[in-house]
Amino acid sequence: REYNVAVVGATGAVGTKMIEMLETSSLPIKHIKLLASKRSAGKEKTFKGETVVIEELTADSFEGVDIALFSAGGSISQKFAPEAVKRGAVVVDNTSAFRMTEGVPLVVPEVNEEALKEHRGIIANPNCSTIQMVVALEPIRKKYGLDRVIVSTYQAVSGAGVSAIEELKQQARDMLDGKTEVTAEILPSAGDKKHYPLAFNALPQIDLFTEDGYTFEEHKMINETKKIMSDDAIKVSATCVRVPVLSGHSESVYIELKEAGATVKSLQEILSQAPGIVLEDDPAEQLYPQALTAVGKKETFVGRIRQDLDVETGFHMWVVSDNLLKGASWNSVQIAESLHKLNLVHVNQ
Ligand code: A2P
Ligand code: 11C
Repeated sequence: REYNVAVVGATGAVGTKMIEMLETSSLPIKHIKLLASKRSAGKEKTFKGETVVIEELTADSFEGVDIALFSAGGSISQKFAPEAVKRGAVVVDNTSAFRMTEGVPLVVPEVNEEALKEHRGIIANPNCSTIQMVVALEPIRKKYGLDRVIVSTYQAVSGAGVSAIEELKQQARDMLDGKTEVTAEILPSAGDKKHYPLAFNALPQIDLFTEDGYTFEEHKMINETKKIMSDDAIKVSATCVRVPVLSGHSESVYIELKEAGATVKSLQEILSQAPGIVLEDDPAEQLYPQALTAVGKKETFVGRIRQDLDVETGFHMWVVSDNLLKGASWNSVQIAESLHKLNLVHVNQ
């Protein structure tokens, strides 16, 4: 069977990478449809050497579509994902619109591919910072159990979309040119009242604040981790920080295991054999994961594994992945490949 595939948000930071990931995917593709806003209709992109004209997204865009990958913002998904399902398409949604909805599988294939069997048309792709963390933690959890996670992130600007990338580049150019005033209109969060420069800075705010003092991004890491691992008892806390990196999210992850007996060596061994992970951990050779070396790769990179000096079951590690690939487009395409492999490209409502 070959599929008609649609990409919604085909001109965006993630959508552009979705097209690239589909080009090299093992998914049998009959036809690709590229959808975006009216502003982009008529522009052209190439897919496997062929020119494809971008079309304006409407509900009827999904007639005849088997698989639709969405990455055009939560409100677009809210409105159009059900329309796509109504027309028989299976939706892989990269926004936060349906992630915590009961009955919607939230999937990272290395961790919970089986959850796809429960889908009723929509499958949610987790937040980028959650995905790379659970890829690194699942193999350890399987062996030793996971009691608690405390994570601090160092997130790249591309997670905030094309216009945020342009804003950071302009700020950097202006500051290096010696300008005293730089423009900040988008970051840290387009929807908030105040905006600050990210160039040569670090901003401890990703998305809006909630009433408890955490941001939505931090709540996403907390809630999504529990849902993906099907364990509400795991204690998770997060501090999410935007840094002036173009692509590649880095995370300092502290874990406490349920069982004693783990060592740095045993964790290194587990991770070196785990799916989707590359171990880069050799302090003597100054080998550790970096955003710049992870960009363009599909894997999650793990290093700096250390035992806590006070807590016997406590370990620290540094986890890096390309937020636009494993964090978004590649995980979505991987889900589509899993759906094909498991014969699940159909809608049972
Ligand atoms: P467009 O380029 O036509 O505005 P990013 O997250 O990088 O900012 O990208 C957002 C993506 O979502 C873009 O592809 C953008 O298309 C798309 N998008 C935004 N608003 C709409 C809309 N109303 N209908 C369809 N696509 C939209
Ligand atoms: C960021 N993690 O890096 C965000 C972007 O819920 O899909 C992804 C937001 C989401 O800014």
